[in-house]
Amino acid sequence: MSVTDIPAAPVGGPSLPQERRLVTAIPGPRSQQLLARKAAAVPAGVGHTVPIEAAAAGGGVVVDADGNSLIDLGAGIAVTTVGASHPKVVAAVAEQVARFTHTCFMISPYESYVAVAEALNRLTPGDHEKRSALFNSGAEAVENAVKIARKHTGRPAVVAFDHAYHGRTNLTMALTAKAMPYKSGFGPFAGEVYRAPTSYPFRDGLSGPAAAKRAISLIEKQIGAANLAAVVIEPIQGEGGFIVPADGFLPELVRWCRENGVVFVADEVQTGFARTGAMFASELFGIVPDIVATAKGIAGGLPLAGVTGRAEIMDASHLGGLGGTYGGNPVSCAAALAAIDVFENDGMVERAQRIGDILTTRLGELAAAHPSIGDVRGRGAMIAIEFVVPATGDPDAAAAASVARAAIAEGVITLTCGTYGNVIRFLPPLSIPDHLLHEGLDVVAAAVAAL
Ligand code: PLZ
Repeated sequence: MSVTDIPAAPVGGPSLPQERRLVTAIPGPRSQQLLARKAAAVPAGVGHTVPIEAAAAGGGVVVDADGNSLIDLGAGIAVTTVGASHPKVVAAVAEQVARFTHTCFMISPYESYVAVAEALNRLTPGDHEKRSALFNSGAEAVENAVKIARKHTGRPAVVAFDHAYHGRTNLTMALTAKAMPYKSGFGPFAGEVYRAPTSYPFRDGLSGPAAAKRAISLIEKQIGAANLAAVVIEPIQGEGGFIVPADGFLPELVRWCRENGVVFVADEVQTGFARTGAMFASELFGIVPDIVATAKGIAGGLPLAGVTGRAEIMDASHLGGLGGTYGGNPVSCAAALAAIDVFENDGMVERAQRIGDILTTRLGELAAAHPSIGDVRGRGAMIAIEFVVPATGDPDAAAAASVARAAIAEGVITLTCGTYGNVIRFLPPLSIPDHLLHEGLDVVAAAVAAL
């Protein structure tokens, strides 16, 4: 097939056929052309996982410019939770774009920003009085959470954990644990950031309370509670390898923070908005954070982030101290209100639980048959498998990379993650039909069997 024979790009939305369809090798000719232009126009530091030119996406597929339809088990890194072209989001965005694209909320406020703040205040854990401020990205949300906690406490230090990921800005690089590819050569990093050991049951074998004791003891000895503004943690670590802490770890950290006047910040950027089978992962562990940072799934694919916290903490910042040109952009807010309507009223939490049941069952069977899979873990539609060298239990990054590569060649998008690069994570859009999820898992199973 020559490039000129290729039909026009398909439109997204519910009209997109929900099928895996390979009409060329991946990448096809159109995609190869784009990737060549990318290599010449975009710096080498901006990578890509799937070598295609995306042309449409929706339900559970991404369609490329060559006409291939790939099963999407990554949702653009947990962003298109309601789908990449949900009709309610599409309509809300179109309507808002036609009315106005921007005024700057700090210049002329508009209703949708306030409505998103009200929704965040209502939906995040805890029934205390809250305030929310809106930003553009997950990193910006975490960075503002730290600013707010420092202003409230008058203290400088911040604790993050082993395997943490919080972003790529200077402060959030400092909070992020992994050097390659996120930090290496990009320092010096922001000061007063300290790292504590987390709870990683598969590798440390510690109970939740024992892991919490270890972290708290380090914090008390090396930083001192009186110097500590905030503890920042992902309730389930995302990029670090979908690490679910042992029971009791998070509640004990929260208890210690409260006793010592330290602000407990939950980074729910990846776990938030129904992803884990609860509206927020904090609920799964019975914790109520002081501040919750959100982004990704919040706005159906448009850039938006939130910082939601106790009113007295959030209100400590002086007038004009918080903001940004685009924070809470009206188009993103319109999308968020539509997506939040879907999360609340279209059974998204239950859908994530159902997807979690399918993933856990199927991947559990796979792990039972293949000792190269050492652990299956996660919650809801956020499940991962960790590859190991069976004889030693050492991380096997090559196995994860090989399975992910084979799956893509067969038209299934999966993402790897983990400090050791040995984890494949499954983060499908909740709009994926069951038959596509099963077909995607069949392809992954075949790739694991071929290792
Ligand atoms: N906090 C928990 O998962 C973003 C990173 C992709 P931004 N994770 C995807 C990459 O390689 O850049 C993330 C996260 C958690 C913060 C962030 C940062 O969110 O919207 O990418 O800034």
